[in-house]
Amino acid sequence: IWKKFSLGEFGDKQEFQQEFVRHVETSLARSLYNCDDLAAYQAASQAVRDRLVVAWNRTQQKHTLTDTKRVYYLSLEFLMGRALDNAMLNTRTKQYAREGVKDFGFRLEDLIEQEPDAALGNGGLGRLAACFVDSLASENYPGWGYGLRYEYGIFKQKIIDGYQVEQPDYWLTYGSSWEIPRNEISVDIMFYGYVRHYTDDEGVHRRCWEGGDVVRAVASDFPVPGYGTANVNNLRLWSSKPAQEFDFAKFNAGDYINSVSEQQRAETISAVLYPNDNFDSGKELRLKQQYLWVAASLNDIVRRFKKSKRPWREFPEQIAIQLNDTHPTLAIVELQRIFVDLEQLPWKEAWDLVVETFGYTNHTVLPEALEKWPVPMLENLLPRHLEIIYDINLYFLQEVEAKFPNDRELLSRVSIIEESQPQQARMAYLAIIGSHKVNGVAELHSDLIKKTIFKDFVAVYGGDKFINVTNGITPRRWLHQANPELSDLIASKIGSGFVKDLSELRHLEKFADDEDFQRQWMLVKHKRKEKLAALVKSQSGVVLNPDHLFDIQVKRIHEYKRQQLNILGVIHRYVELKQMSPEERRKMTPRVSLFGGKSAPGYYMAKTIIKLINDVGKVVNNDPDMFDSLKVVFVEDYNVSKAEIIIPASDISEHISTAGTEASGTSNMKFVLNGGLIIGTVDGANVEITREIGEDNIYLFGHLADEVEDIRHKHKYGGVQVGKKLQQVFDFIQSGALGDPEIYTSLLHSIKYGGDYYLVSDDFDAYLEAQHTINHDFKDTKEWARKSIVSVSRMGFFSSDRAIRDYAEGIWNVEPSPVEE
Ligand code: DL6
Repeated sequence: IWKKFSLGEFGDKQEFQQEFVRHVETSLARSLYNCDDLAAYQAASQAVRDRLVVAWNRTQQKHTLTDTKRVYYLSLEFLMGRALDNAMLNTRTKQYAREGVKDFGFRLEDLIEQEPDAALGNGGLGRLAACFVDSLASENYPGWGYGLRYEYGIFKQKIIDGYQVEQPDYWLTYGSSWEIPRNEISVDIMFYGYVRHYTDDEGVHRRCWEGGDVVRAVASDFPVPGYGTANVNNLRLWSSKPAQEFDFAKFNAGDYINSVSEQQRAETISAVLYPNDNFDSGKELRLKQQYLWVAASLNDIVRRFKKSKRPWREFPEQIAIQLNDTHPTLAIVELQRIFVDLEQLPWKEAWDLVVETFGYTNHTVLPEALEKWPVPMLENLLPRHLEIIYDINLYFLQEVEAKFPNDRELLSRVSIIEESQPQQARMAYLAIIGSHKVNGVAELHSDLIKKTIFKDFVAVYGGDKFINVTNGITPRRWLHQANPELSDLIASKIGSGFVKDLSELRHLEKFADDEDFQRQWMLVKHKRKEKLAALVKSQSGVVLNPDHLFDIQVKRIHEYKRQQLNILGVIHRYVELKQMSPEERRKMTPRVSLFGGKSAPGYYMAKTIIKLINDVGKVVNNDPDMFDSLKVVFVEDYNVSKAEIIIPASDISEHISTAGTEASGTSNMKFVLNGGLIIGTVDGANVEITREIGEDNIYLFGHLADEVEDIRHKHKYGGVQVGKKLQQVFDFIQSGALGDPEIYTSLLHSIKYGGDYYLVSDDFDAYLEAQHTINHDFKDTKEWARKSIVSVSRMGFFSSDRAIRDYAEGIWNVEPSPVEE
C-alpha cells in the first residue's frame, strides 16, 4: 500500500528536522534554544501539515479535473480530538518525527500532549462524523465535511465538591496549526427581511426574499488525510463575521462603541457549540447557526457545480448530500429556494432534484431530541423558507390524500406543521419528505423508527425508502493510534493489514487458545491499565491497582444511558462488602468502577447523578475496609484524548441504556475492539455486536425493547415495585451515609414514585446478576483472555470504512476516486 501511494512523506529523519527547524525559526520566529514543548508541537504540526496541504491540493485538483461525483457530509458537530498523532500515522512520519525531535531534546509524546482537543461536538453524533471523514478519505471517496468553526467547543468540566461546573473551552488560544484560513471564500447570508412578489418578463409569478440583515460566513479548511492512500479530503468549517466591519454612520457621529456592536453580534452566531446531547433546546441563535451553515455550504456546493457547466438535471448525478440528523434540514429548503427563486427552475423539476440529492440519517427516537421550530420564529427569521416549507407540505399532503383519501387523522399526523400553540415545524418530517433515503444507525434502531416515530411515513412511501446503515468507528484512531501496544501485538501475528481492512482481524481467532499469546494479550491490557491508573492518580490522587477488574462507563451523562443503574449497583456492592468479614471480602473480585462524561449544563437529574457518583467515591475510597476491594472514580472532563487512554484499559465496559433508547452507541465498538468485554442491554449496536462476537462473549441482561411500553404502562397505573436489593440501596442513601440525602431525593423519587421511566427498578436485579457472573468469570484469566481475543477477531464489521461503503452504495451512488502518485 505504502509503495503505491504517497502523501509526499519525509524521506528521512533529517528531512523532517529541516522542516521542523524552518518552522521554529520562521513561522514561530523562535530559535531551537528558545523552544518549549508548545512551540515544538506547533513546528512539528506545521511540518506535517505542509505535506498534507500538497497532497490535499493534488486530491482536489484530481477531483475537479475528473469531474467526479462528490459527497458532502453536513454535520453541526465534528468531534475530531487531536490531529497531530493521527496525521503522523497516516503520513507515516511518526518514526522520523519521534527520532527527529528527540535529537533536539523533546519527547514526541509530550508534544502530542500540547494539542488541545478540537472538541466541536457533544458525543456520539459528532464523533461519528469525525470517524466518517477519516473513512471517506481512507476509502478514497471524494467527500467533504461541512460544519461550523465554533470558537468555544464543548465546555470543560470541573468537578467541585462533587458537582459539575462548566468552564469555557476556548481551543484557539494559540490558533490551530491544522487550519487553513480561507478569507477569500465567503458567502453573505441573509436573515429576517420580507418576501417580494413580482411577475417576470415571461409573465410568471415569482417570489424573492430581500431586505434582511446580512452576515458573512467565512471558510476555514482542515485537511483530512486518509490512511494508506494519497487522498486528503477537506473539512470546511464556517465562521460568522460581520458583512460590514463597522457602522460608519455611527462612527462618524462619534458613537464609536456602538459602531462595532454589529460586528460583535455577527460573530456570536458561530461562537459557541450548544452543549446538548440528544436534546432540542429550540433557541433562535441555534436556528441562526443552522441556517448560516447550510446556506454557506450550499452556496459553495452550487458554485462548484456551476463551474462544471453541466445542466441542472445532472445535479444529483454529481452531488450527494448527507444530513447528519435533522440539524441541517434547512438545506433541503435552501436548495429548493436556490433552484426556484434564483435559478428559476419549475417547482416540480427542482423538487425532484432536491430529493434525489439528499439523504437523511436519524440518530435518535427520544422525543425530547426531535427538532421542532416554532413557526413564528421561522416566519420572522426566514420568511421565504417558511413559505417554501408550506408549499412542500401542501404538495406532500396532496400526495397522501390521493393515496389515502379522507384520512384526516393521517394528514394531521404526517403534516410538517404540528397544530400546536404556537405551530411547530417538525424537522424530521421535512427531512424524510426531502430525502430519497432515510437511515437509522443500527439494525434495532432502524427497525424501531419504522415501527414508531416514522410509521406513517412507511405507509406513505413504502419500506424501501427506510434503510439501515450500522455505525462504525475508525480503526486508525481507536486501535492503531489509541492502543499501539495492542496494534503491534496483533500485527506480530497477522500483519498490519487490519488497520486498513478491519475484517482481517478474523485471522487472529486461531491464536485465541494459544497460552503464550493470551499472556502477551493480558500483559498489554495490564500496561494500559497502568497508564489509566497514572492518569487517575495525577488527576484525583486515587490509587488504582491494575490487577483489579476495571469496570468503565464513559459517555454523556443521561438518564436513558442509566449511569444511575451503575452507581446504585456499586452502592449495593459496597453495602454487601461492608457486611462481610475481611476473609470473605478477600475472596471477592476486587473492582474499580470508573465513570466519566458531561451532563448538559441545564440537566438537573444528570447533574445529580454526577454528584452521587462523586459522593460514593469519597466514601468508598476513604474506607480502609475497601482498600483492596473497591474504588470508585469519576474522571473529570471526559473527552476524545482521555477516551484514548481510558478505552484500552477496560476489562468490562457498560452499555446499559433502557432497551430501545440508545440508537447505536459507538463506544461499545471501541471497547470491544480494544479487548474489553461488555455488559449491556439488548439495545442499539449491542445487538449486532452480540451477533458478530457470539453470545458467550458478552454479558447481556434486562428487559427487551418490545416490553418497555407495557412496563411503563404498568408503572403508570399500578405503581413501581422496588425490589429488596434496590430498597436496601435507597435506605442506605437515605440514612445519610453519603452526605445530605436531600440532594438525591428527586433522583430516587423519579424511580420509586415518578413512574421509573427508564426501568431502573425492573432491570436492577438482572444487572446485579450479570455483574455477579462477570466477577466469577474474571477470575479465570485464560478463559477471559480467550473471550477477549475471539471478540476482537470478530469486530471487523464495525469499521467506519464498512459503514462509509454502505452509504456510498446504498444512498450516495458514488465511487472511490484514488489519487495515485
Ligand atoms: O449515531 C451516532 C450516535 C449514536 O451512536 C447514539 O446512540 C445516539 O444517541 C446519538 N444520537 C444523537 C442524537 N442527537 N441529536 N440530535 O446524538 O448518535
